[in-house]
Amino acid sequence: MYLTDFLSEHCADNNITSIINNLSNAAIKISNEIKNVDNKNNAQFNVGNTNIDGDLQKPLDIFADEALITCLRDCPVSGYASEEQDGFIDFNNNHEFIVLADPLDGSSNIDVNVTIGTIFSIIPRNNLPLTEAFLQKGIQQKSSGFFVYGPQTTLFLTIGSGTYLFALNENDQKFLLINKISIPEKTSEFAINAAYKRFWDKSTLKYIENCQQGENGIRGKNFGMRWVGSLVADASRILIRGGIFLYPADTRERYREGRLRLTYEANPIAFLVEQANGMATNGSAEILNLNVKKIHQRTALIFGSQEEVIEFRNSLEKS
Ligand code: AHM
Ligand code: MG
Repeated sequence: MYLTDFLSEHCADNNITSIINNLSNAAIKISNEIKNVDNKNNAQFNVGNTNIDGDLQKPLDIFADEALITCLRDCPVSGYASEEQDGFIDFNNNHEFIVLADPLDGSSNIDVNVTIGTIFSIIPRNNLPLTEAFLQKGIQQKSSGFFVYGPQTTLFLTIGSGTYLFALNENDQKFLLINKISIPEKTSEFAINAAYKRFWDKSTLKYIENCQQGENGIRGKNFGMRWVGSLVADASRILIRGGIFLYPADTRERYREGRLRLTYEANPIAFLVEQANGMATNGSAEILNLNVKKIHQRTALIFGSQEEVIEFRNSLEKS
């Protein structure tokens, strides 16, 4: 079944259908541009600007952001915010929805031909001025998803009842439904950037040490570790085969609130994960319930297999 047919069958809101269809067209454009080595967006040439978070913007970051803006102008969308924009774009209309996005997540991986992706979140404006509309909690999302530009181009999508995986059929350039996603409740695989161990809080340290002790330790089983450094790639793996992802807040000056962004990284991933039977927390509260004070707000993010996220939360309470 094609994505378009899936949406006409399962999505009651034509506005959301139109936004997702348009986003998927933009993603196909981005995916093709990434594969095309013979173009000016080639990864090794940096634009030289930094975005709001101080990351160096690459031509593909800008290309992806512009592709999203162009596609959203033709949608029932009144505003757009992204990692690559300081504020938000006002499309000057009264349409019902707003979109937040990380146009090219994991862009530090572009140069090394490792999986990257586009994350999006669709929220009703709820008659709010745009300045307030963008600060709604994640629980308000009506749909979220991310496209993965890896060996295959895929889409993880939720419209509020389950999470579904689609893959791009290169022959006709259309997304095909693969299956409904359910994250296994148990796992023995964790994902964390262990290089920052010296900055972690006591409970993260304890939790990871317990995993590392393997079958002779308190957990009584051996763990494996994976860390791609692209949230979309780590989330893709965890949605399909389970696992736990941890990017805790740490003692580095910039990351005292965590490294990842709440509105266009943590919230959309948390919605997908919860709809797939998993859990997402900042350690003490559900991601989807966190108050949003600014568009580029950072948060600690821990998500994945239910039992493991609960285990992590318990280790926090004990410490
Ligand atoms: P980006 O949006 O600028 O690409 O940054 C977010 C990325 C995530 O994809 C990934 O999980 C994380 O940053 C990796 O951080 P680190 O380099 O600290 O391991
Ligand atoms: Mg990102």
